[in-house]
Amino acid sequence: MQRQDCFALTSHLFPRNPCSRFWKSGWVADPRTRCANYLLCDWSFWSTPAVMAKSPEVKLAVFGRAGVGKSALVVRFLTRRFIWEYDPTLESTYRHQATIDDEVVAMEILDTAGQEDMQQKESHMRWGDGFVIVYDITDRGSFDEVGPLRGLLEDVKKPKNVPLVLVGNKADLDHARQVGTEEGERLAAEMACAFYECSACADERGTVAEAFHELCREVRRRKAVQGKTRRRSSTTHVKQAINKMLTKISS
Ligand SMILES: Nc1nc2c(ncn2[C@@H]2O[C@H](COP(=O)(O)OP(=O)(O)O)[C@@H](O)[C@H]2O)c(=O)[nH]1
Ligand SMILES: [Mg+2]
Repeated sequence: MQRQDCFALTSHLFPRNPCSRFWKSGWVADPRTRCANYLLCDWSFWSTPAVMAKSPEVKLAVFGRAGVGKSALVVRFLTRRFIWEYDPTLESTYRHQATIDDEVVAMEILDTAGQEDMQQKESHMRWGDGFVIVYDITDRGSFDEVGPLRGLLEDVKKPKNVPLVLVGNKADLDHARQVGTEEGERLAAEMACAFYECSACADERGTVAEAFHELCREVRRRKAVQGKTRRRSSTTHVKQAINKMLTKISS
């Protein structure tokens, strides 16, 4: 495994994940689902105290109907490999470090199962800083679910207009396409977010990583703006307090 492929599984954050007891590299069979799960741990990254102590800079959550390829996309991004089968009921979190525009970004990625109830969805949304909403270009229903997901995000997150990318997955299955590229582009324009059509299975051009990197950039941009606004408003508060004191003293 190359250094840039490394990531760490942090399923302890979500104890209901049945695989949380497997802390080793490679394929493991989950006895409950008889499904193989690919678990990789980059211990060198995970065991660096400075990194462990610091909470990740960017928290990303991946949403979309079950079966659209969320797990395949996350694993493609983390390992540059495609793995055919995942347990569809699993949700996992991963820690990953990437160099984006010459800066190292520590991120945590939550791969949701897509079968959560409303309460779980809302709690995942509150947790995340940025969101990937995925649909399957061969499944019109999964595209129709994007709007309501975005609506829920807007209800849950404050301030609104959360960092978001829209991903139309399974572009390799063009013969079975049910959602046109221009429909995806139009929806992304309405949601004011970036749009990528890609395939977790055939990603020669690195579009999957591009989507995740763009989301990280957007999260960092928003955090920088929010930080400035917060600093500005705290300076204003101090100025107002001093002015009040001065007025009291002079009167
Ligand atoms: N042809 C094709 N199949 C894919 C692609 N991405 C995922 N799949 C398949 O779609 C199914 C569901 O994928 P999975 O990642 O488990 O979906 P999830 O439930 O959204 O996490 C699996 O059988 C994958 O092998 C893709 O880009 N192209
Ligand atoms: Mg999955």
